[in-house]
Amino acid sequence: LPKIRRPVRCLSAAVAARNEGFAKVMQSDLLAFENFLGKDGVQKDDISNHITDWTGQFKGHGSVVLYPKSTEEVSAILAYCSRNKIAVVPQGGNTGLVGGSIPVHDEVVLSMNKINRQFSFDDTMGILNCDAGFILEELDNKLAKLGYMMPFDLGAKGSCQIGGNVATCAGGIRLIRYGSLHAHLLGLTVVLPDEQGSVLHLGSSIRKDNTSLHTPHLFLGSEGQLGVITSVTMTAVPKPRSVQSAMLGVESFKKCCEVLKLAKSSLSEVLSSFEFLDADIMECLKSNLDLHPVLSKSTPFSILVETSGSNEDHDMEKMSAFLDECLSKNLILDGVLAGSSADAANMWKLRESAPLAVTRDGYVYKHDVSLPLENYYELTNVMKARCGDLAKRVVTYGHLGDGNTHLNITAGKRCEELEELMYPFLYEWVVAHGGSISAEHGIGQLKLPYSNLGKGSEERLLTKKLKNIFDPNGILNPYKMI
Ligand code: FAD
Ligand code: 2HG
Ligand code: ZN
Repeated sequence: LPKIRRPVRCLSAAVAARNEGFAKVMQSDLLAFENFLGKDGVQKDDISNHITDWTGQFKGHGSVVLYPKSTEEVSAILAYCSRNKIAVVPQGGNTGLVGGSIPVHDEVVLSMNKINRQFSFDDTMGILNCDAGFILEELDNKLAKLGYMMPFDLGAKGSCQIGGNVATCAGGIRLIRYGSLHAHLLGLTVVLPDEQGSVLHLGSSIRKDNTSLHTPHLFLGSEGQLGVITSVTMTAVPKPRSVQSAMLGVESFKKCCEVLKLAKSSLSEVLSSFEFLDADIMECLKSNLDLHPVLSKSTPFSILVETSGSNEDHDMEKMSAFLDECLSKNLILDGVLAGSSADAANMWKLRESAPLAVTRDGYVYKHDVSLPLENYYELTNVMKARCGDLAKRVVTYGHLGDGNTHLNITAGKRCEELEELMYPFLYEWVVAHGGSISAEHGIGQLKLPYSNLGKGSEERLLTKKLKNIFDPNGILNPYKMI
């Protein structure tokens, strides 16, 4: 196993040493790649977009990006790389937030950008089959014309790909309603990094099939370390005819939880989102992006509630009754119901721009963790006290309805003193309070030094055994989660 250079307390020093068992890419390899893919399938210059992540914090050192156009081409590349011990990083839209799609040393980047032709949809059963390189928003737009939508949504929808979404088991803003991707995945085509570049057709294209282990699900959250996903079969959901959004201002975190409980019981089957923003991220949105709150009063916490249903009168009635009850029970200080799609878009812009707003402070430490609700905001308070003036801001937003907080700690520039205060304290605190150190973004490079936290040794051993079965030469996305 690759060694971590030193027992790291400090985040960005967590670079695994190069595994000298891997070959370096030579001219003869480039010729072989061109032979499989044609000259336009091999990019050697101007690859900075593929070796740097969205936050700019992970800068890799690869020298070549490959663009296969089919499963067969992926198979040819993986067979060649496996036989020649060349390490490979699968890359989708490169929107991941843990450095999983970035080469650490000199791994070849295998971009899925050109595997995006095949699309079919059964509009009675709601079953989608498509190539893995389709961008999430494109799929959503195609499905909208057929009366359906993707069962999940996230701020990166304009760039992330369905293959990357499966590989990260992406969560997002509708999980409270439609469940995780585990509930929707039916089948996958996967290419293994073995010496044959084996192509596996896993699962099926029907809704119910209990004839074997649910093997496609092994690839959910596999972070490109078991195989390359080239096509996905999954369920989509009917596009709601009525969508209502409301922003609520709340005085205390305890009351936010009471509002959640009420939303679940009174909005029940139409509740589709329950998102959280604290006053510090609101202030950050204002000062860094000139985005202003939609509520007239400034409140310590804001909640964005959304309903999705099929009957506008019914849904409006439910939402109004819910807001009335929130007011009569003194749960909220202020509330605005979106009167138009433009109003709703303004509310969502606040929530979806939060990841961008924090980057404008200079440097941002992202913490995507799950916690029981009684400790959800306590973490923010603990970290505020701990980081003191070293942090420029300590802000929190997230998917409160799923117990998933996004605590972001910013600084003008990278600050090792701050890192010493944060790591490993923060992750140990999360585990000690019954949480998970990665709710939805994964482990990648960012959390590699802490990946043992919270998982028992049996589970880690089993994962390693599976990795050896799928990737006997260990060439696929090394120096990351497994
Ligand atoms: P990449 O970033 O390219 O890759 C991610 C991982 O998957 C890497 O390990 C890579 O090797 C692997 N991979 C990619 N494609 C394949 C493939 N075809 N086969 C095998 N492995 C593959 N995430 C959430 O869960 N919820 C959110 O709400 C959310 N919001 C975000 C908002 C913003 C503004 C940004 C920038 C990111 C957000 N993310 C969120 C993180 C990110 O968008 C998701 O992790 C997304 O699913 C990654 O998809 P991608 O195609 O960009 O994958
Ligand atoms: C979100 O929910 C994303 O907006 C990004 O998961 C979280 O910026 C973050 O920390
Ligand atoms: Zn999120």
